[in-house]
Amino acid sequence: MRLVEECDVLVVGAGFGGLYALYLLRQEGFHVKGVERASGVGGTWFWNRYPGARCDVESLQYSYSFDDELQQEWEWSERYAAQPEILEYAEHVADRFDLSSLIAFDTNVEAATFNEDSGRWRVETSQGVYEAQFLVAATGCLSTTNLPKFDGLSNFTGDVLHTGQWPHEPVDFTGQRVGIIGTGSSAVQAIPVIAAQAAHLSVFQRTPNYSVPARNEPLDPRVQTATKQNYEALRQAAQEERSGILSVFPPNEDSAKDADPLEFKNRMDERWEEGGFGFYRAYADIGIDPTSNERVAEYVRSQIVDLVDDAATAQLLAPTNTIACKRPCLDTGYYETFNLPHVELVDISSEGIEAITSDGVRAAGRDFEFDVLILATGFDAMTGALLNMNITGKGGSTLSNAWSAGPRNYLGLSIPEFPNLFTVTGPGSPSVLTNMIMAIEQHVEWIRDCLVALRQKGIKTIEASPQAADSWVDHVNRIANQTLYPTCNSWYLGANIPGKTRVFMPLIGYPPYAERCQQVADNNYEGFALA
Ligand code: NA7
Repeated sequence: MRLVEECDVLVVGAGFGGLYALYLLRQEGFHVKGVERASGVGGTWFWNRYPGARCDVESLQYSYSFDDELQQEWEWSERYAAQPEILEYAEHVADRFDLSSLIAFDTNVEAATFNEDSGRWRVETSQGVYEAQFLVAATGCLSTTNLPKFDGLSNFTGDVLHTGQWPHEPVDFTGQRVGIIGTGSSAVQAIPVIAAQAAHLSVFQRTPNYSVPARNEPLDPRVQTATKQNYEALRQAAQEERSGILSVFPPNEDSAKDADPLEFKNRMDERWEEGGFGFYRAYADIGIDPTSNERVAEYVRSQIVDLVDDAATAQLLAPTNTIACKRPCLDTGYYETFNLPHVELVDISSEGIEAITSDGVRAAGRDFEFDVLILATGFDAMTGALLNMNITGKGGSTLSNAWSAGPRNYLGLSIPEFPNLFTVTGPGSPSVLTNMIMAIEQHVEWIRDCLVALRQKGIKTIEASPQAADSWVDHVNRIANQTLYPTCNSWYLGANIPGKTRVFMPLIGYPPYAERCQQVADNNYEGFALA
């Protein structure tokens, strides 16, 4: 395989993490290169082009903070930006800071191996070999699609589309019979938009999900101006929130189970009307106390019953599991869509999808005929993209072996036996439980500071110690076990992928995490071996 380039740092991925890493590391004078399997920048926003795809974090927050001119000049059009606008923003950032010239597109990493003699990574890609002292995996948390092994899928003669690998050209569903498998966030966003076009839409639901209205709307120019005038303070305030996300409702210490019925209803109604994740901040114990959780869950179930005309459909749509245990959904007219005469909900909770046939789907004892079948079946979250890179560390140890019992690393950044490899928003960091762009900025800045410190001290390799990783994994689990998160089968636990070890992967709570990362750096990278 031909050697394409030798560099100081190779960054894998050109989503928001990769772009920022390229920007910062080049600024520090490192010879840095990027490789990206897509033909353009944007990461998850490059691939997830399904109708209705939108960020659930408000656009004024889901944006970079590192450059004030950028954040002042960019104008968002809606409360929550849709995928085309976020992709345009990523492209704008790449152009503005001349980052694309550093990136080899259409370049997939096939294997990455640490050479102990040279202390460098050899990275085999679909376009040739890169060698680098440091490898930064900015490969995203939700970037490897989950394609369940449906019996007979290849027999289907119509189009099969996955929400996470959507075609670049708009898909016209006019007059089409459409089936969609899955009712997670992607489906909840896509279903109302597809239903508005399709002749008939069948939704195959294995597990119902709680969804709260997003209340998306054109962004009020006064809100945009006021935010920009106060951006620094608002970004700082967000960093002090457990989720890194600000809401119009400040956090409180109230308990839902103790709330007076009228006070409870008024508070929940107010949040339901406002829309967005602020709903889940109504009471401090929703995520930890089963009684409080159930009270809030019951509130959402009662909303579903009010919104859906057919009582049997409403009952099927109403989840019974812990609320906010799986990633909560935000929607625009999701439940109301099931009132349309050409939309049907198919309960596959007991038997699943029996088979895909040449004409459609066999499930719930029926044969359905479709022109298009959509798989909204999610991702091999948090570890999928890292494991797909076939990474081999010291002594021939592979990442898939090292993580066979779940991801084991230190600070979500570094893995024992894999020196000079950094993971941006890796498992064990707050990542998906926060505003991802904020989490990315914190990680990339930490990595930049680390590489600068190593260079100053003439240190060639950095590696997390096994003890530090073990106690970090314990820490992540201990915090998760104080909450209700482990009580359902979420992708946070890897439970959506058959055979994947059940371990809670993200770390709950951003501010103490960021503080801990800073402490580690200040204490001369304690927990790492430096050589
Ligand atoms: P999710 O949230 O993982 O949802 C996937 C959906 O697909 C969910 O309803 C699953 O049901 C369903 N699914 C998965 N496999 C199957 C099979 N084999 N048969 C039937 N149904 C299946 O993915 P999304 O893309 O919606 O969202 C991912 C994240 O992207 C989201 O959380 C945001 O952070 C952005 P299940 O619940 O497992 O029974």
